[in-house]
Amino acid sequence: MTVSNAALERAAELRLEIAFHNRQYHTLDDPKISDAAFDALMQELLRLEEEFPELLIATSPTSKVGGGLNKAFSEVRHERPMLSLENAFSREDIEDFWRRLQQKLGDDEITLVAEPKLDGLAVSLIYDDGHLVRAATRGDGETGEDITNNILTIGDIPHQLGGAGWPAHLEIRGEVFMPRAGFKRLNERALAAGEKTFANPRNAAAGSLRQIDSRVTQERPLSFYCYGQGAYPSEALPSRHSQLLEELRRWGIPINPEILLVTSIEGCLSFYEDLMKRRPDLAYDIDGVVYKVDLFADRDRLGSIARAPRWAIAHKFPAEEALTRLISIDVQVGRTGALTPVARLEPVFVGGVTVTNATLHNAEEIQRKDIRVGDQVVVRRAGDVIPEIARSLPDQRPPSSIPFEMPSHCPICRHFASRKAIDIDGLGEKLIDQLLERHLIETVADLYQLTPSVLSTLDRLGEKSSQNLLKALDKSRHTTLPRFLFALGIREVGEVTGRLLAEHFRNLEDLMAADQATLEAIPDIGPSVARHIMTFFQQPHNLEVIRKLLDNGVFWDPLPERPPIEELPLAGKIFVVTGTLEHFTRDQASEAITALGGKVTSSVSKKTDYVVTGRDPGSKATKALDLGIDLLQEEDFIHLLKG
Ligand code: 9MJ
Repeated sequence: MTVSNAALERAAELRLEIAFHNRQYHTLDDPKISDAAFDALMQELLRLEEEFPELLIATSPTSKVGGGLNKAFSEVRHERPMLSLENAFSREDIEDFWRRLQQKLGDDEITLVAEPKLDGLAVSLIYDDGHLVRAATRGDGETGEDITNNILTIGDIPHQLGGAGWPAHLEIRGEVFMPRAGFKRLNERALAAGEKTFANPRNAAAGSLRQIDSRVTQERPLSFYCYGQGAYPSEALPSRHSQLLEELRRWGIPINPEILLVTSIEGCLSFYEDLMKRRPDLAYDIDGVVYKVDLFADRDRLGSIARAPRWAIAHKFPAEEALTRLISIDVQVGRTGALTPVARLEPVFVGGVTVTNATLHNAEEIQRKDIRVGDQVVVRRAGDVIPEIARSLPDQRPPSSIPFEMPSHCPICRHFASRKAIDIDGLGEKLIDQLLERHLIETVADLYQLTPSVLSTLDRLGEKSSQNLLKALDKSRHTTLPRFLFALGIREVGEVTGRLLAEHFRNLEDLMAADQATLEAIPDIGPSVARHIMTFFQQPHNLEVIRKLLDNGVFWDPLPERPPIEELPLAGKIFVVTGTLEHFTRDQASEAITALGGKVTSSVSKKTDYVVTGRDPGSKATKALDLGIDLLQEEDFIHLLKG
């Protein structure tokens, strides 16, 4: 039986339709029909091919499964060289490009085709009598590699052109790429199988096309957009690039729907800006846009220089990835007490801005990506998305580097309960872990809302212990300001600094309101501590916890009002302390003097009022005697202090 025209047409229709749904399903992750409906199309084509074996072509979707082994990638000489593009990075570069076009083309209106610049691999596809007969990589532009078998597995690419009117021999060119969704799935699968993951969709696409076994390529979610022609009979070529793309689209070749015509510099730039904004939302990676002269006759007048045509230019986006060093990993506590690791980086220019911090998402992510402090890392900033660490370069890390360990819970709880802090007797680490794991508390403030019934749900906590704990909690409500400040867990604020801050500010509100300069003006508070204090009181989470602690009844006795310094008993008196005292260290003696309004200096002069002398006093005592200054023995000194 000879094949009827109707059967021929129907088979061609089915192949196009199947290719379309293959692409929707495998590549775009957006199936338009049910599996059953897809099977029905496939079955119909199989039946037709069975009935009319003449219809059966090697490139039919029915024979696609397991495309066979590529021997090696033999060399293919391109019929016409595959040119690359000149790059532009700024508005000025685009203005220059227009100026050059106008110089060559005169004052006629210039129309450009603006296209997204896909970040994939350029390929050449040759169709003879409508059949895809050969596919090649760009290679060096003159010679590429034959990747026909691998290209045949890509659902987007028609093996047979649809419609009518195509020339007997034609070459189209375009970009093979891996859409982001497919890339993500591929990497997730690789990860689950303990295999190596790909760094980005471009590498994944390149790796997929380089497979010797095209059955591997077939499993890879590759896509294709055509952006032009190679060898093409001139009589068949429409007068414009835009018309050619339309025609190719009608024949079933995928053309990017984002392509637009522009007629001015402003038109180019707004296309660029718009795509840059939408870049993070696109289904695939792009690294810029391409502007091309639409009219082929104009292209001929413009010609090429070296390996790039004068009629096109690539306007590149700022790089989304850059290399820098990870200085440290800080753990931030969110409003709800959730912990987020944040990367502190050596400043690096990426995505059009200078980046110094990047999110590390969570502990699992750090572990999965094996990111360590000190590593060289790739920072990624796509559009306005928060910068992140894409990956580290472990090869370059020092041998001493150690994996990062994330605290499992806000570490403040344990510290808060400890003896020198708020001092909650009987609240140990194990108990705190249980409370946190069961979400019975999220912050230290929640401790004060625990009830006997909640505590009765805990393992290994008897009724008596539970009662004792509640008593201890209640007792801990009455604290002191120095203890409270220490308990908050502010970085670099230990017991001593807690006391110092309490003494200085006398109340919490004034400390919370203090700025960097005020804090730094306090003796013994350096810039680093001052910054930690400021930062602590700026974080909403911390303010919330403090508010809740006070709401839950935590309090302290106000520090006694301090009389004005002039009214203190030792006001205006200048002391020197020398020798070893029995009941005081030198610091304690100084503190006692200052607390009563006196001043302590290190050398004896005419202005000195008292020289406090302990054992082995040395030259200061002698000098005091010379100057006729009173020497105070330790007993007299104590007497003086007691007033
Ligand atoms: C990409 N990569 O998307 C061209 N390209 O045109 C587009 N590349 C190109 N056009 C001539 N859209 C040489 C390369």
